[in-house]
Amino acid sequence: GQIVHLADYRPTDFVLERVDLTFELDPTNTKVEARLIFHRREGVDASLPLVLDGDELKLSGLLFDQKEMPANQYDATPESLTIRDLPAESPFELTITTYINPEANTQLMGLYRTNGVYCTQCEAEGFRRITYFPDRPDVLAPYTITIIGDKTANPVMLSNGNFLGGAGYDEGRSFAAWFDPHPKPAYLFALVAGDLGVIEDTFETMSGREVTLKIYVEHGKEPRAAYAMDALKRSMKWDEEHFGREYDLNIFQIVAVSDFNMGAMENKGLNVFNDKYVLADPETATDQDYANIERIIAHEYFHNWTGNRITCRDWFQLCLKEGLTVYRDQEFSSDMRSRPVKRIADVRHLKSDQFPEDGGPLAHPPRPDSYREINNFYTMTIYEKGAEITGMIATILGRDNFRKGMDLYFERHDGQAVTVEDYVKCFEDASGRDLSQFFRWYVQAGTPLVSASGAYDGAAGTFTLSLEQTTPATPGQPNKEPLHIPLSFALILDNGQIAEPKSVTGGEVTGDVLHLTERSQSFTFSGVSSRPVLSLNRSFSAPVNLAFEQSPEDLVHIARHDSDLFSRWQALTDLAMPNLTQAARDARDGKDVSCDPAFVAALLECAGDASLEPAFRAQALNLPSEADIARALGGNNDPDAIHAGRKAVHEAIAKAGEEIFVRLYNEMKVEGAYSPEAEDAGKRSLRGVALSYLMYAENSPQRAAEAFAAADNMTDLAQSLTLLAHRFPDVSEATAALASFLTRFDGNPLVIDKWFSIQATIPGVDALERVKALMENPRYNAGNPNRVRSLVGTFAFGNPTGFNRADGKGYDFLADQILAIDPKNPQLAARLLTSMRSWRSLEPVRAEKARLALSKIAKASNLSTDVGDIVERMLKD
Ligand code: B3K
Ligand code: ZN
Repeated sequence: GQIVHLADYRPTDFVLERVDLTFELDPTNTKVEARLIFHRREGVDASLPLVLDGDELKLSGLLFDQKEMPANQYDATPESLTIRDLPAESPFELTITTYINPEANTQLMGLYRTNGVYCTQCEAEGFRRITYFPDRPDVLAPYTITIIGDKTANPVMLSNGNFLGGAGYDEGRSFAAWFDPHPKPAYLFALVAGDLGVIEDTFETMSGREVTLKIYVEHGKEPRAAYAMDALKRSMKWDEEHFGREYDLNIFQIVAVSDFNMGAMENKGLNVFNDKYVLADPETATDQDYANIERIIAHEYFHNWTGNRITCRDWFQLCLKEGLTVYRDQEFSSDMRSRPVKRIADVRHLKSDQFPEDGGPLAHPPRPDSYREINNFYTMTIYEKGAEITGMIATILGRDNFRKGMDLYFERHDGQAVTVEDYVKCFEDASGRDLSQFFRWYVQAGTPLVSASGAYDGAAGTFTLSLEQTTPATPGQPNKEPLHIPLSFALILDNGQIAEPKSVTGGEVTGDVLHLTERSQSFTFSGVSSRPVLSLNRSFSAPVNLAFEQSPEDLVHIARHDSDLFSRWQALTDLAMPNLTQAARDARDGKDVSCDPAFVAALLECAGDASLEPAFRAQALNLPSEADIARALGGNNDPDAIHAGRKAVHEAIAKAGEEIFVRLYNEMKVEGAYSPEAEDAGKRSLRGVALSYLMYAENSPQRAAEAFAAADNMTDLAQSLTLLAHRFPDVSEATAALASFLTRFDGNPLVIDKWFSIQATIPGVDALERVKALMENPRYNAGNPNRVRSLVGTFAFGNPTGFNRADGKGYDFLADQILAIDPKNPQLAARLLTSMRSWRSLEPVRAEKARLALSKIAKASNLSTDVGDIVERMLKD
């Protein structure tokens, strides 16, 4: 693969006017006839040829205006079709015929087969595996699709847009035709055909149009799509109410398939989903599964406007649609559930997954300026940091101006393929605010560090806050410019009240947001009657690391009094972290681990505070993860010591709080029929955490075994099974529970994925042998991405002690897996490999073993561009 540069962007030489595709389906030899109408763009040199993209294609027919194209006028290779001597001005029609083999398509890009169903995935560059095409997001056209297929095998034949009609075609075959009037890029094309079950509903839009809603699943799974349908209708309503966005076709369809490289795909009017994010019932899905379904259904639906109606000019602009759409789905979930709890979960996710990316060899700006393999840029930075950037725009502009900016964006750019600059300009024009410094967030990689110190002058009644910002160097970006960082803050007084200073000097403050724009800047607040406690970066208003030395007393004060629940959680985390890092050091040095009683008391106070919602208390009691602690330690990390230290801290809290945990365990029991709603889910999560602490206090599998036996929903069942297996892997209670779980759910792949994951994450040096044994299990299937991720993926990403065992065998195993998977499914292989992105922060012995494993991958022959690109960047110094 060549490196593609943003600076090289230029529009196509030819304009595509319309697309007409006919598919004659066959599992191994599908005929694709593409009729494309083009004209040369005004001003383009008449001698320039038309160059179309292909990927593993073979041309079997080419007509020009219905007549055979002379062979000397074109060149076809598997990767491109070049056509010369085309008209200077008038439109012309090309008819391109290719034959493709869906059954042999293991990459799951282009047209492939999953459980006997035809299915497509075209983003980013999969369409070129179907036919020769100008496969780039700035080529938009309306599509007409005709699907011809065996009648019995394909009672369902779907594509984008509105249904035109269908009937018998010839002996044993039928056809279906679809028309999508909204011009779209090829990456949004979709085709699905096969024998599927369906559930149906309707939605009445804000202007009174009735939209048909259909969700297709494998036969027998229809009842498990009900929650997804409900989430879809709520999403449609929410987008009307919050962004004024109405759906624009007379049908919206979702298809759930079992083989899919990612979560879901927003193809126009025909979303394709991983089963995992559609199917749920109380017996087989956890509260987290339900929340994920709600979120992803919303995300893909919201793309209809942010991504589809307005799309990206080129793939460098990916965060234009992804960051914005994640922001929108986060807002949706916040409105459906608890906003502060959602914010805590999102920030935990950002810090545990995006911050390490941004601080390691794979760091890249939200709007990169070059790439070798675009599939490797569907990253946490594009999605989650991208969402944070839109969130900061909302914070800087305020609610009303943010909405005005979004309205302007939809009005100005509907039907276009645009850039991040176009997007930001809408907010500038709508609000009158200059966002040129703010724009650096898009082009500068790395997590900024904001250092803060406060000084109170009692005599003058002033509080001075000194701030400094730096952004560490990242690959290709040694020097960083200062950013515009919006920091929400509160000065909390002794009595818990929030001070309202008379005035402020030193920089701009709007409402409770101060705008840090210089490298260093001091803000002085006057009229502050007593020494305040500063709560900074409330609600995580900016995605930065904060260095602010606060005493445990001050943190406790914030944890008790801040009106922002996120900050209360953050204060408890800040109290916990030094205990956890010290515990890791002590464990490494063979010393006894001790814990600050003030921290334990504050945590238990929160745990027992019935005025706080259970989900919040559960978040507080869920201590920072081993990966979080590793990040706080900053380098030379020993995963075994981190694990041992964290365990000791848990034991100390469990002993001190045993009574509270017993009480919570009893009180939080949810009675009555299961509901996935946030309130009950919150109780279950707090009860689950209480159980986890009780197991530390009691050091016995007993209680979890009882919980497992009594569980009447998958949340409780999976939680108790995980605790049993992780804490007491070898006792009979654990092995019996794993066995009964397997027997009970053997027919349900999504639950069997959980069975694999739970075992793949059992900590300790034995994990690798366990994982290898599980790969021999007949239920393991190296061709199914969900199954591979559930075993190999969760082992590498989610088992720090097992994967990082000191002899390096975990890394060798992953390297072998990558090399085995890569020839079949490079995207999956490359994604698994990113689990090693923080290898340089390991202690030297492990780091060296990791380097050797990575070098082995790098040296292998015939690596895909996907894996080659990742491994090369990871090894670069
Ligand atoms: N846009 C797709 C992701 C496509 C990934 C291609 N490798 C799903 C989403 O973000 O909604
Ligand atoms: Zn998306």
